[in-house]
Amino acid sequence: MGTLKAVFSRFKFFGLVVFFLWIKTYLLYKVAFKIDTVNILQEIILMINPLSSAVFIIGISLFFSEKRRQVIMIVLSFLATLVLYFNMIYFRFFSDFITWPVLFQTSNAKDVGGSITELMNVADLVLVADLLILIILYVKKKFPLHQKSKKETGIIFSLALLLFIVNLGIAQAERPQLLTRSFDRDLLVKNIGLLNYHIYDAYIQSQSKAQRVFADSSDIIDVKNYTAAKYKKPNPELFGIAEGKNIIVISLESLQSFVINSEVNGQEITPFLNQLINESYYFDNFYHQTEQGKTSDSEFLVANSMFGRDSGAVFFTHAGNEYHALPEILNGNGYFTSVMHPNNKSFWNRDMMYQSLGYNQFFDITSFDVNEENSVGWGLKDVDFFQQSIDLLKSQPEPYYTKFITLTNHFPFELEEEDRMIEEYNSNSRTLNRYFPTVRYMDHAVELFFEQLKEEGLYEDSIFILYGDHYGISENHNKAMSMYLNKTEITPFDSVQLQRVPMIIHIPGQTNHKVFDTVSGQIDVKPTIMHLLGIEAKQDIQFGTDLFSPDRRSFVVLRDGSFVTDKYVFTNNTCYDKSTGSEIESNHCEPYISKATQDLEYSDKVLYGDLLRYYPTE
Ligand code: GP9
Ligand code: MN
Repeated sequence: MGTLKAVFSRFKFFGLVVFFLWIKTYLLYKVAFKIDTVNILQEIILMINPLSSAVFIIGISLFFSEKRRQVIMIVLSFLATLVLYFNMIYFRFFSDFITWPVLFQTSNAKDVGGSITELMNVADLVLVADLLILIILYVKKKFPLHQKSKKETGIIFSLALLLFIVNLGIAQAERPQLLTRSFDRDLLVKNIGLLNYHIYDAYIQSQSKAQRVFADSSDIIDVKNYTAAKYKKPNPELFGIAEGKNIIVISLESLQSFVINSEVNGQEITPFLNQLINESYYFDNFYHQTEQGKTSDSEFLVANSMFGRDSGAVFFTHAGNEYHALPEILNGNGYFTSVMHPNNKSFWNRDMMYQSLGYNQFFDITSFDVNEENSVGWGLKDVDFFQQSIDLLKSQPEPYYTKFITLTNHFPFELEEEDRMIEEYNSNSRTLNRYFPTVRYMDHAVELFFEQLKEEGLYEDSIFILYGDHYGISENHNKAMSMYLNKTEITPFDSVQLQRVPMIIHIPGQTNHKVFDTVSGQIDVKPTIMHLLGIEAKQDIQFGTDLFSPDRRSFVVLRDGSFVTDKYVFTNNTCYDKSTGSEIESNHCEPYISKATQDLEYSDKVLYGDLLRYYPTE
């Protein structure tokens, strides 16, 4: 106790510097970054999160002699203020926080460069007010200089660590999997603080940088040979069938195939999609291949025909890579490319990644009128989202490629009474129970969207691609799921089968509708779209194959190494017979195991080595 008291009395100046920096950061959160919270706990997290880094940063002064220490504290506080200020300027322009890669991205710097003085304000000087007070106190020698002991340095840094752990603990409780899943800068800053966020960002970025450094241009040749051998010729009847048409892609949030043509409490769950399937090409053995990056992983797979990462989110770690993504290719073929999604643009780092993928425009939350009445759960209700999108769609030059990402059918599947068209299911899983009405609502929203497109004359000249982005019901709900599916249990085999998501290709005017049972996945979408548009995919580096190709093999690899063929399912190192679902000798699956691993390894090699910067080689 005595020591602590001594530390306190000897650390008054230190305490004051920390206090000022802490309060300043919090005030900036509120005033400059306009960070909102929805409950008291979030506000408390926001309030305490600058403290650990403030103690840490000012603590660095302890490594200097006592004569210089107070000056160093002021300098350190100034440097921290400068970081806050740079973020503030950046935020005024981009409404986003700085990431390490943008600091080195010349194109971004150019954007801000010209207008930097305009973004600065005389009133910003208030940011150094505390430093002036500290300088005066220092000059007037208001606080005596003290020798410090080694122990005291230890105490200060332990305190910083403790504060950080407490902060992280509360933040994780409020936002589970904060660091592994939620790669949203707003959320990170809100939860761990702006300065800590920069350190976290540096760590994430440095990890991916290292592997890039060791890659060289010869690596791509290997990969090219590998993917060239996988390439399958297009179906001549469909090649180019959609040339010049608008392409509307709808990413259906958390939609799994088990709800298609099914009922709950005697009522159809997806009446519109069921009907649409009858007028479309439908793939009933189509799998999502996402991992922790969820929606963003599905976007990556579809755009690049490459796998995302086995952990973390590629949208966050490799947004600076060179890609030859679908939007970019379509741009080159005269298309205007865009995404409509009423969420913050920095969520999943979309604003950065979309630039790398070559999208012309991202209609994010600021393009929509989102208010309390038209929102539920994660934001704008799907019906309102589609309705408001129509005018945006019309504002685009034709032909366009536009992807819609729905939101309402997102965990925890909240829905207002007025939007509930079917009753909840009745099991021990609240999540599964609520899933059905939100799926039903999403189905309704898509139906209204199609109606409106027809009314506006936007339907005929378009082709539609609709798919589920990833599972909505995790294995935590296996018991309820087995009840719904009328099974005694959900085996690992069933779990893999449950990773199927609907995939619908609807071409107005087409009459030879068909259900394809080819085993496939999101990685196959890019070559399929390219071939429908009459763009040859042969030269492109792709890990998927055209869904319509007559020679395509039934095969899909999931990101965790599981795979499915027309006869077998392999997961958790176990081989299953697909027709019976029972375990069989592993030699049946053996020939495909190395094929699956190779797919993943080559794709990872391209990603981590940023190899597309070397391709095409000429
Ligand atoms: C958020 C939406 C949902 O913008 O895409 O993200 P998810 O949690 O499904 O990845
Ligand atoms: Mn999603």
